Amino acid sequence: MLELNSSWRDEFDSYLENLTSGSNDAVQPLLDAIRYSLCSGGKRIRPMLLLSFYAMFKGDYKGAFPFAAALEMIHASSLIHDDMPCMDNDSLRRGQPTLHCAKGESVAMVAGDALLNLAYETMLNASIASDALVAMRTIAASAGVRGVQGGQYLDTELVKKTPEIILQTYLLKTARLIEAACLAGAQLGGASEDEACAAAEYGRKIGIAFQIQDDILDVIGDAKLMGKEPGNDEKCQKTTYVSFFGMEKAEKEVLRLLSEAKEALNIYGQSAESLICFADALVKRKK
Ligand code: GRG
Repeated sequence: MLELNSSWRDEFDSYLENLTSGSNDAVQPLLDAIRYSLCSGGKRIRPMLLLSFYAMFKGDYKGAFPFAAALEMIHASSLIHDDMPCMDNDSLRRGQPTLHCAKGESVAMVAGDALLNLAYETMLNASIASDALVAMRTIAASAGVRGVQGGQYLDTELVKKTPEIILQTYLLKTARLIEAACLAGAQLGGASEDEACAAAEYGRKIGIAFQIQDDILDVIGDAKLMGKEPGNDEKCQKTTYVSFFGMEKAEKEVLRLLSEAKEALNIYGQSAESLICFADALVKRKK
């Protein structure tokens, strides 16, 4: 089961609901569209990682809710746009129609934009203390041109895929946000430079492993468990790690990255045990 500190999840989900609950005015349908995507399940990997790193330092987890929420909003924003006809043109996500299929393309476009904005509003409303600003910078950079947005560009626009470009795409598109979750949690907790570097390394490595595992699931995954049809990469003739290097090398690379990610946590000793179990579960996941 892919769960990290699962007892926090319900409370975090209610927090997200509250941040996007309506005011019954004319923009209510936009908020409904936002909630349709933000509050429709999802594994909550990024927020739970941020809260877990924060909790290792502070004991408490709720103090980091606004930053964890911002990460999930950025993630949800990117998924809404990624599903649209001009990009992956997907009709199912998390077992339900994608937002543009349910509410129309222009609503999906604005809802994605609005979620990105709400992410920064939520963090800035929470705090402008120095630790918070450092964490905000980490999160903002991970979404930008050297992060998710740049990775999406490489993924969708660059026709010639070399091994270097495939890995750079995975680093930017997927691993940066996961790296930012770990690093920002540590920064908010007041980590030393070495502790922060270790958090970032763990996040970056499980992030790349997670994306390669995603490619693997796209070939051998179960539609019912995943809530979407496998075979999408082949249908779109996408060059992935698996199609380039083959399944065997992909599986080996996932294990290599997993082992290095776990090693990076040595600095945290026993207190990182749940993060080690989480990394194992992440690469064995079926959805
Ligand atoms: C608005 C930040 C922003 C970017 C716009 C469309 C786009 C540019 C980027 C798309 C990037 C993208 C879809 C990356 C895929 C990352 C990935 C592996 C998503 C699946 O994550 P899970 O498995 O999803 O954590 P759940 O559903 O569990 O939340």
